Amino acid sequence: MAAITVYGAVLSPYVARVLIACGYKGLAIDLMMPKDGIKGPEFLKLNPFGKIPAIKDGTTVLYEPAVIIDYLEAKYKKNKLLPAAAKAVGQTRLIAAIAAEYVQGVGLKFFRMKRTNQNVPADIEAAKGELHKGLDALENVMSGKKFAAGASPTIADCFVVPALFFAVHASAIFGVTDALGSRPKLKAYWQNARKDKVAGKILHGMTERMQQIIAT
Ligand SMILES: N[C@@H](CCC(=O)N[C@@H](CS)C(=O)NCC(=O)O)C(=O)O
Repeated sequence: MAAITVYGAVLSPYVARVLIACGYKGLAIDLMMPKDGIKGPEFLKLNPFGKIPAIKDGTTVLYEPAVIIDYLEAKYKKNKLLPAAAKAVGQTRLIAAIAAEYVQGVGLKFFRMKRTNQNVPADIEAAKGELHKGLDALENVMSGKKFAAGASPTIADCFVVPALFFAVHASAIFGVTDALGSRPKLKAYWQNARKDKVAGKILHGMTERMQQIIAT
């Protein structure tokens, strides 16, 4: 099987979702940034919005991570990332949605505040409140097992791992020392994720890149 081309870079949490899905499915990938940049004419033919990730798999070109992961799941039957039972599908998708909307969103808010040198105390406090609300909701729906939705990896992990990365590391820049706080399921999950072969490798790449960016 030829490798799937993934356009993007590891620090993007949207790209990381796809990399984690490929990792858990055991798919070979080539990760690269578009040669002429994400707003260059060649890449705009692949994704008219000029955003990463996009993939090329043979003649199939797609963008938007949830769409890409659904496609990979439908095409490559090995190592299923979506359960079969209706209730389990609901829980898996709910975990992914909360991570994407209410945890990653605020994590990225902290990161943008840092990158644009914004230090408005009221905004920082509001973001902290938002972060805790999102993490409380996520804690409630997590399975408490090794992976987000149960004993094996699912689409939920693809969303939760990058979301927690930004929630933990970007909020730390603004003095949040223990973002996961007294949330036992999230704490245990995060420890496991950092040691996990697939998630841990992506988290390592994200950490390295974030440190480089913050240092500049
Ligand atoms: N809705 C898009 C968002 C992707 C996205 O915003 N990617 C960022 C990288 S973290 C990007 O390419 N930003 C460039 C831009 O917005 O011009 C998706 O889920 O793929």
